[in-house]
Amino acid sequence: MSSYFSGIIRKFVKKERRSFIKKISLASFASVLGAEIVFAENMPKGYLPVFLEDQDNLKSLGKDPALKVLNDRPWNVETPIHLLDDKVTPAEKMFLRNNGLLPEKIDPSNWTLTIKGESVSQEKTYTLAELKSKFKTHTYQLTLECGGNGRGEFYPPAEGNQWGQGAVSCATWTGIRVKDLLDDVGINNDAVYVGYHGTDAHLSGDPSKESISRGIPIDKAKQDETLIAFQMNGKDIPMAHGYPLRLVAGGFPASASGKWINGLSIRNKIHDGSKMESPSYRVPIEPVEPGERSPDENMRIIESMPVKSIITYPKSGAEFSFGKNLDIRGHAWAGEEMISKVAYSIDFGTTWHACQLDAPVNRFAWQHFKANIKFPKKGYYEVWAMATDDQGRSQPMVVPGWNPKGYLNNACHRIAVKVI
Ligand SMILES: Nc1nc2c(c(=O)[nH]1)N[C@H]1C(S)=C(S)[C@@H](COP(=O)(O)O)O[C@H]1N2
Ligand SMILES: [Mo]
Repeated sequence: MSSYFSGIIRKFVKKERRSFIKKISLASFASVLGAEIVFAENMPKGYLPVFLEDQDNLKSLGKDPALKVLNDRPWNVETPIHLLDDKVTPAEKMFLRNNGLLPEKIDPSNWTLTIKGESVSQEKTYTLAELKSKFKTHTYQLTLECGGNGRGEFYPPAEGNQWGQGAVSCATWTGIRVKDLLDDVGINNDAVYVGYHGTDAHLSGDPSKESISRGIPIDKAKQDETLIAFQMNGKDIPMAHGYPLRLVAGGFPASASGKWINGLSIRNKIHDGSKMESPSYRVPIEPVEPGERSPDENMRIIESMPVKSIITYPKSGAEFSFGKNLDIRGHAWAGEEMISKVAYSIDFGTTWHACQLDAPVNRFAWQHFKANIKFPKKGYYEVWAMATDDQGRSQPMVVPGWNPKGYLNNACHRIAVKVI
């Protein structure tokens, strides 16, 4: 059976369980949709329009219904940029990116974390309660951006989810330092990498396969801000974001921050878990012709993410009256670097003006910017934002180097505004 039909059948089976849906009349569907369902007479009995199905699923995942579902197996959900306006991203507005299936049953009282690998002299297992009581806890706000954020703008299209620019978050994470844990375990001098293991099943359902098992260099693992977290924004980590334990490595592509972790491998070589192999989460060292692949030896693992900014207010398409100034605001980040300035342009990048920029609350947290813009006359404008990091690197005005998997698109964010 083709996967298309099995998908449809799966949806019907799921729907069978929701008998209440069947009792809802077509008229009430239409009122929720705000439009008539044309050809409604052709809808199979008990059919749930996709529009409502997405809303239903988003609610059960704890998400704002305004988020955009890119796909549901695995779950990939993007945040529209104007919904990223909060300084600290709330759970319901946080993008969701999964490579496998969400773990189904999680029992925190039986959850353990095992530290193993060539570079530990002895494997050690901790219960959740031990981790929480034995080590000091720390809290940091950390930017997590998917390496594929912005992929949808590459041409020719790169394979993978066609993300807009909303696969980024900056929540507050609380947990213990990886370095404190490694000190307690005792690791050998030859340790170079820490790989994570999570409990989410591989899409194939094959229990011998891990959906994703990436990692970080040992120096990154030893930074103060690299955590084994058990809380997000002051509460238990939401189920979809890695409850009950998550590795959090701010500034690196978010794929390095393993969810639902029950193991860490301390390796004497670069970790070789699932999705560590080329071209996953790697980019060519030298530019490649769009559409071409690069030999594996010319691909490097993405570490610190590049400089980037988003305008979170107003929403693109905003209209306002002439004579009033427009307040814009947003966030900027640059992987492990600081942002030194953010500028805006209203004349398609010809002239740039400084925005007011805040310091980060801590290293690897995004920084907020704002500006008050006066427009010379009525009409259509675009506001472009460009951040520069403290190494002097600025965002490109156009989509940067094409790469086979469509990573690291840090082109300037643009919004449309109409002065009426
Ligand atoms: N166990 C596990 N951890 C994971 C993933 C996953 O599929 N499984 N996806 C990674 C990727 S590619 C990203 S971008 C982030 C997404 O984090 P979020 O869903 O909490 O926003 O989780 C990372 N950690
Ligand atoms: Mo990702």
